Amino acid sequence: MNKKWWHKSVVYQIYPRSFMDNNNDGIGDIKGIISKLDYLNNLGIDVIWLSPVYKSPMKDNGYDISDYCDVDPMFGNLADIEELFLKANNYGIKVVMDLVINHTSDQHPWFLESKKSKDNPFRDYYIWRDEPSELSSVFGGSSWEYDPLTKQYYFHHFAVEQPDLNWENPKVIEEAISIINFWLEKGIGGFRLDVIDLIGKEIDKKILSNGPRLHPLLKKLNKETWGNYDVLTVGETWGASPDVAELYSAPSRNELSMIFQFEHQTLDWGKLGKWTPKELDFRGLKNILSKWQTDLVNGWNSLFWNNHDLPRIVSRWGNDKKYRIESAKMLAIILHLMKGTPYIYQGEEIGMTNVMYPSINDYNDVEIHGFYEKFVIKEKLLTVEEFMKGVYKLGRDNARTPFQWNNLENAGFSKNIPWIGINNNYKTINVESALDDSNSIFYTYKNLIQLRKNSVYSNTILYGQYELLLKDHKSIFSYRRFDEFYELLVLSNFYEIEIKQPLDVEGYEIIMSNYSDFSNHSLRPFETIIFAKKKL
Ligand code: TEU
Ligand code: CA
Repeated sequence: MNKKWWHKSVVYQIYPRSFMDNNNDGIGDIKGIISKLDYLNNLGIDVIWLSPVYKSPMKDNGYDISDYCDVDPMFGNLADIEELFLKANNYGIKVVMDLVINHTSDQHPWFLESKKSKDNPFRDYYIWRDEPSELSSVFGGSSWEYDPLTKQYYFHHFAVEQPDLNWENPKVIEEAISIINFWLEKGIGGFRLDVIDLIGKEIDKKILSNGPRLHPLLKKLNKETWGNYDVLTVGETWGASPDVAELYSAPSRNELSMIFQFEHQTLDWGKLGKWTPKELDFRGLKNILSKWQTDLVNGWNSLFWNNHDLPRIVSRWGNDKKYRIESAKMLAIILHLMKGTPYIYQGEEIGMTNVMYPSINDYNDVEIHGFYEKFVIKEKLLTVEEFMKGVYKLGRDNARTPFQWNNLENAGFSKNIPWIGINNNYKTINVESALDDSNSIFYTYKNLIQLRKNSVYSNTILYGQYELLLKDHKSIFSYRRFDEFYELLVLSNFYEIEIKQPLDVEGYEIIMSNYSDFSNHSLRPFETIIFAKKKL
């Protein structure tokens, strides 16, 4: 395995809108992030992934970009982002930017030109057809929008305000190359590439993701941009499997460092996806995560429970009431002892939970509103109550409530009314109380990062082999990591019911647990222990 710096990294994802508001307009900003670098340094992370801060009309909160080479005034300006790079680097923290090049905003100058006429020089920057196909948008509704001026339809895989770029057009490829190099020359630490599996689409052949042109395109982008820097690149690829992941991340491929796979993220989606949540298929979870540990031989894995599109994991698959602390620590330990680069989403490290706003009007997310329109208003497949259950359990805004810094007004996020409602539990769940409590979830994350980065077990965690134990057990998640020097054994009760402790742990030392003691005959609710044994 040729070792790379990101093999040892732990990445912290920031959703800038909700992280810290420095100028008290109710919206998070870059200066707010700069003011919290010492907190992130204390946690011990070494990479920040920043969700988009580019100029945007904010129909999809920045994933609809109207100027790739400028910062939206609501977040600050280019000088602020350069200050962030500099100050983060002073802490040894790299900044990775989110790059959304599958589509632009419909307010991007390219699109404003493209829609003017069929023979406009920018017409073929986008995908225009005389007739729509049956393809539907990720956010509900058709993915074709009629333009009466030129009497054609344009393709938008996401919101109508997010027209897809035409990656079959060499000019689009050249534009992307210059945007990527603009940021690389500013000293960026890398990119998270939004829905990158879609840029190989061939609409007329009904090819959307993983098209035949995808990997040649990634090789070209690598060669002409990030491949000339020692940076981290992570692709968002919803449909990937381990062998597909190798195509992206095997070093010999010269494409990306790693990808986000989402196989485990749909295990509790029901007949209408996330809007009809179902019980977690626990054995499915163990098998999928284990498959990604053993089958991705030449590539590199990312490890995550949360991001800005996903609900809070302690509410989703833990217990955010009676056992919030124990279950949040359980989930952290299970993930962070695996092989791959772990990603911590803002607030995960203090056990922030899902939110329940009283009305659909309290929600901001374009995806939530798109499917409310589709399933409740138009197709009447779900009642409001049924739909809200899906929003409460799996909606994206669960991840986007303002970060909870302390128990003061607006949780210390802002001195103004925040752009979206604060979770009422901020009085007890916040950074200040977490830092004051040596038994808090925060210190479990901090210790896990130290275990990975600076312990005798580092090499075993980074590169050791993986074996799932008790594969068919209905509530225990247990696996071991091992190399010639050490064996680490993770033993976890994934549920609330106390169960018999089935493993022989004679000769092992306990190096971390979410309980203060260990009785060898049973595992209490969410009880999770890391055992270690020196082999030589
Ligand atoms: O998300 C890709 C995406 O498809 C997710 O929105 C996901 O499909 C959906 O939430 C599943 O229910 C990326 C960004 O992470 C997301 O925030 C953007 O909305 C989307 O692309 C468009 O840029
Ligand atoms: Ca602000």
